[in-house]
Amino acid sequence: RLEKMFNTKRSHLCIGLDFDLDKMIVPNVKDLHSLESFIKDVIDSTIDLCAAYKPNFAFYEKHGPSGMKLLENIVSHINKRSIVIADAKRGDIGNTCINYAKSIFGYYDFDAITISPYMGSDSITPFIEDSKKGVYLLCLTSNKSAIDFQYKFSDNSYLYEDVANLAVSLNNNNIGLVVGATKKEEIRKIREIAPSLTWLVPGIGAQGGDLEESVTISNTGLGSGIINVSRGIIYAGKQSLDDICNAAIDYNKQINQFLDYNE
Ligand code: NUP
Repeated sequence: RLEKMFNTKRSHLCIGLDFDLDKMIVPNVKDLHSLESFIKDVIDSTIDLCAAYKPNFAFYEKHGPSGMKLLENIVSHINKRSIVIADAKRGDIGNTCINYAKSIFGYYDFDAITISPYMGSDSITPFIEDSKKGVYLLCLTSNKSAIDFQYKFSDNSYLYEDVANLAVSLNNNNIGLVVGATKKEEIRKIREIAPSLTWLVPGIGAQGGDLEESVTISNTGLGSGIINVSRGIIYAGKQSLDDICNAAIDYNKQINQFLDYNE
């Protein structure tokens, strides 16, 4: 489905739906109710411009049950017109993850989820049993402190390389990796270890990641990459629908200039 989205929409863009009520500058968005109609309008105006949307759970969970209802309504509003990735970074013992999977894939009907692989393979398998649902394992994250654990070196490899190897060994055409756009030096190595996995690449825009390297390396050979931009799109200009749409069009163009199907 992701590949189909890439091809039909000619887009490898993922729009991060990380709306923060406190940062909204459009005058008519003041509460969750008005935020919901605004987000739905954003989705309807950008649906042909992006292969995926990625709401991060933090921005919804902080409002309690009404925030989670908003999240649910967003997923159903997208209604399979784009891939929807739950940026929820789950990971726990198998029995617990079975229930996380039931929640995120079953109840909310997300297409994919981000997973923290820290607890190992039995914490991942409950999420990959349904081959129609996807997971992105945090491999090398975009933040500075990624260095605290992900660069630990043992048995001749870095921890982020071990994650990439584990993903390859478990893959049933539904495992991808989260690889930060800010980690320019390392991303080639990850592509060598996992030549055909799809990547979710955050860190473009507000975090200053390298777009050209991210797009070209993630889309090398059989691999593919989906480039996430959250604040760089949803807070563009004066936050009018036009400003948001134009930012999405612009990112899409910037991404496509490094891809084969560039006009
Ligand atoms: O390594 C990661 N970096 C990252 O920024 C893994 C992530 N899941 N994210 C998320 O991507 C982050 O939590 C936020 O939801 C989005 C990036 O947002 P922005 O910097 O484009 O606004």
